[in-house]
Amino acid sequence: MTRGLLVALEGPEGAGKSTLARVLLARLTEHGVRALAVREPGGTAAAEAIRRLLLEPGDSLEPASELLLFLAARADLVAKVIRPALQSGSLVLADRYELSTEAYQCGGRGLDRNLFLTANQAATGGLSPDLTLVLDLPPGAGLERVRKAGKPLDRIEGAGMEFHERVARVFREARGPGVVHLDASRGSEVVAAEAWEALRSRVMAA
Ligand code: T5A
Repeated sequence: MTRGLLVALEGPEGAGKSTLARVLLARLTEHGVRALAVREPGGTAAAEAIRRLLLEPGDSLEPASELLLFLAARADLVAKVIRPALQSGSLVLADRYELSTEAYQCGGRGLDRNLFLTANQAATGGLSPDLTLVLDLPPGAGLERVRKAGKPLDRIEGAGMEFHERVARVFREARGPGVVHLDASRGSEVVAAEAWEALRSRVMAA
């Protein structure tokens, strides 16, 4: 591989993105591909501080404040981690990226899509994923997995079922260059095998 690829893992709560990221990272390493995994929000000192502000249950946040905080975290991560890694030829696996903002802040919170597009462009400098793997799962099933794992719900997970239905609809309906949908209601090994096929063909073509 001569240039880095940006691969985003997207989907509703508990869809299995972090589980999939671990498997894909191991497969890439086995195949000699230099790869790095990041999660959003987070990945730099400033972005981790913003993550705490965004996810800790507590005071509510205005939708516009929420949008701008997610994008402030993204701007820091893109500039300090993602762009340098791509420039050095690494593949970057991002556990959530811009489709999450469209799903949660536009679909879920009802913010204007043009506002998101303009502000996201400022945060990323136009860096979009080469491949977006969307894990489709009904939101009730994903939240049940999170509960079963014994994790307390964070501020956004606790936002209510109607909110999560609107979020899941944006993920389900996402289309575009490099967008691949996977049925995440199946076992994690089946999902990982299908994801690996989609990823492998991109890596070999790069
Ligand atoms: N957000 C994020 C926004 O609102 N706007 C944005 O722009 C961005 C970037 C991030 C929150 O921020 C929001 C979205 C989120 O609410 P987070 O804690 O990072 O918070 O949340 P998630 O990314 O949703 O992480 P989760 O851990 O909840 O979900 P994952 O990573 O999709 O799921 P995973 O892999 O941790 O699995 C959850 C459980 O399910 C099991 C796992 O073992 C685990 O117990 N599991 C499966 N079970 C059955 N079948 C499978 N196929 C399974 N795969 C995993």
